[in-house]
Amino acid sequence: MKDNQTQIIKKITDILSRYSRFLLVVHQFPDGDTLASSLALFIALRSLKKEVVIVCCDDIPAPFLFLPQVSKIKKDFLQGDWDAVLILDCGDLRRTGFSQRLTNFARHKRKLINIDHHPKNDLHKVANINLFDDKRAAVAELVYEIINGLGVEIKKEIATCLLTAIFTDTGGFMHSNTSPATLELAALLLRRGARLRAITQNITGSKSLSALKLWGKTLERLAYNKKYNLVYSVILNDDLRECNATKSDVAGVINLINTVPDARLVILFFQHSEHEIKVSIRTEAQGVNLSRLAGIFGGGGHKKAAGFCVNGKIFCKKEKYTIETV
Ligand SMILES: [Mn+2]
Repeated sequence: MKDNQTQIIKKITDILSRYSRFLLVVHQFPDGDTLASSLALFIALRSLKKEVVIVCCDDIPAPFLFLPQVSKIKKDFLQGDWDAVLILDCGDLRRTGFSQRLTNFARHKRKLINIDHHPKNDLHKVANINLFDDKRAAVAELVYEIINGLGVEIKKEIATCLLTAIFTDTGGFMHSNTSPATLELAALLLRRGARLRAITQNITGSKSLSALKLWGKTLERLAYNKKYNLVYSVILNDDLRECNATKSDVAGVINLINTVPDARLVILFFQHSEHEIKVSIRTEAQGVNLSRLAGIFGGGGHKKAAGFCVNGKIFCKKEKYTIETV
């Protein structure tokens, strides 16, 4: 680990040890890393008798409802007298859903802490302390070091959270971000009682009927663009209602589409609100940097998995889909 990083971790653990009131912010459309890393830190801080609130502006997707302490996550928070606010796994302030309040906090209290591993992280412009390392498979790897620095013993609950975060961000240890250090940490967490079977069952082994119907629709619409060697599909707003599905049921279908061999790029357009389309992109191709591509459209992510939003509407005519942006 870099010296500089050791110092920043020390700075963060000093703040967490010295003060007592903390807010943990989970990003919108929460994934396993932001949720479970935040929960791990939440549990660690609670064990030190700290006052901690954990917040996420969106609903928690069903596959993560098995996580320990997940019911403690609040939908909103009061302005509150926080000693520090920590944002985990979030490259962009807007993704918190609370940009204005957090900007104000950073200006006045000067203890907004940004812990992230996305190659493009804009949050550092606002945050006062930045722990950032894009070599980490998951933010959980950084959180593990913070919890260690706090001197909190890692038991079953924390271990399960950290392993969930690592498991989801590495696609079940299948993505190229899985390093020897990632697997060593996973092994350590297993020894500390992490519930691997609960993780795999909940995350990869269970899909609701509604989610499968929605995936069916999405797969049926798959199209191939020969010129750019890309595979894409669309999900309309009405689809959710017709399948009785929720927004979080969309998660994961893009990874299934991304199994098409040799496709240079895979895109999923999801009309997630009346005027906004969420665009998810994936690749397995060498030399393609999706973090940069998403950045052009004001989004972000990782080299092989990224996303962004555009204002617009998807139209369907005779099974042809067009997008009108505004
Ligand atoms: Mn992550």
